[in-house]
Amino acid sequence: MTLPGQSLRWITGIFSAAVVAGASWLITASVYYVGNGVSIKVFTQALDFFSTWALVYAALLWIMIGLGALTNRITVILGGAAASILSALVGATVLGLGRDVVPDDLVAYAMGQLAGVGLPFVVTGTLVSAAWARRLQGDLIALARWRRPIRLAPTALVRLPASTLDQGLVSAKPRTAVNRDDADAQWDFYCATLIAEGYEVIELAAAPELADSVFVEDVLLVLGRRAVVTRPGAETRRAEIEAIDTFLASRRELRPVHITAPGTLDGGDVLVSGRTMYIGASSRTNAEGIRQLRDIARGEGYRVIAVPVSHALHLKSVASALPGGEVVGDPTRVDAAVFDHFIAAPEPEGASVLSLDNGSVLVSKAAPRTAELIARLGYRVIAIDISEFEKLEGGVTCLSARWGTSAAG
Ligand code: CIR
Repeated sequence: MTLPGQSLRWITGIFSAAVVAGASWLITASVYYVGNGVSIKVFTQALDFFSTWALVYAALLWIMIGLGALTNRITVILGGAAASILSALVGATVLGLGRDVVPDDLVAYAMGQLAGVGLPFVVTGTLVSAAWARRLQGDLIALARWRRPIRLAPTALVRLPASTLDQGLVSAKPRTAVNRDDADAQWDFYCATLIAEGYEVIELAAAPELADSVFVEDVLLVLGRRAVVTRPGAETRRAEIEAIDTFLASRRELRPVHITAPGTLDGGDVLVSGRTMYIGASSRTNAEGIRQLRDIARGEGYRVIAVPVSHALHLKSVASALPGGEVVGDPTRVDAAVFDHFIAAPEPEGASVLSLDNGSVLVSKAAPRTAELIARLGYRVIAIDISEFEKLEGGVTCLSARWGTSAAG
């Protein structure tokens, strides 16, 4: 029996939360032990003192994991900090009640405890959550599915632009001339940015006869260790698959699976936000392609939602995910109500952003107001010029297929 992703998250989350909170509890008590003359008595007193805090911390972490809130580095740090502060306040309030602190003074008492003896607990809780919560949770989910835990470094597969790039397909906008030199320079900068952000970038050789082959994302989608080789909706793009198959044959860590006829699917139609996968029903991705990917994705623990796309090439031309799970998009070209947390992008090019493993967000230089909006949400934004690829309806996501993570999750 395969449990749906959500139930599995709640069940494994009990253990992850217990380990993170338990370790934070022990480390905090050890800090007091070392800081107070290495006295066992102090250690046991500290264990006793922080036990309520640790219990509340475990419960809050469990809820956050269960709700799917701790999915990347940023949310795991912020979530850990928020949960440890809240548990310190609750723990100190319980303690205050036990010590007959009058109700009017309870808030001040709890704040005092938090800023004083509670500080090591909060710092430890945040650090342990940041270091372990996501990795542990990812490993437990993999083990619960009888799979090896994922230990793949962040990797991006790219393909050198074809010499025929300017003949790439254009469907939903007027064609304008592509400057090959600018395209090459922009592509180099894109790859350099991924490397600087911690990705291993693997280059496939250029294919002069395949004008759109630089848009690797459309032919390969990796979920955990599952490498989904798509069957692009445009017939002229199907020959791009061959190089992907050859590449995958050399990568034992990835398990290939193919979308087969009559199904068609472009990776540009697949938007993953946390454990939810939105699949665009577009001119490139048909119902059979969605059905096949839905089966694969469910097996990997994703909830799948199909989204009609009629005013753009791909779903990700009009909506894309931020690291915290929000979806930024163009409400004039996609139904915002489909998404749990939708943020309207002020520019059309801002609807297509790329969230990196480290929590940074790549945004097209053509969307400065969207970049500002995302930065105001607290994300580190990297603006990147991809104007030559945008002329061919490509965005920041489509120039690479990505997998792996610096922490499993
Ligand atoms: C095409 O029409 O297939 C290419 N000219 C553009 C593909 C862009 N892909 C993407 O955004 N995922």
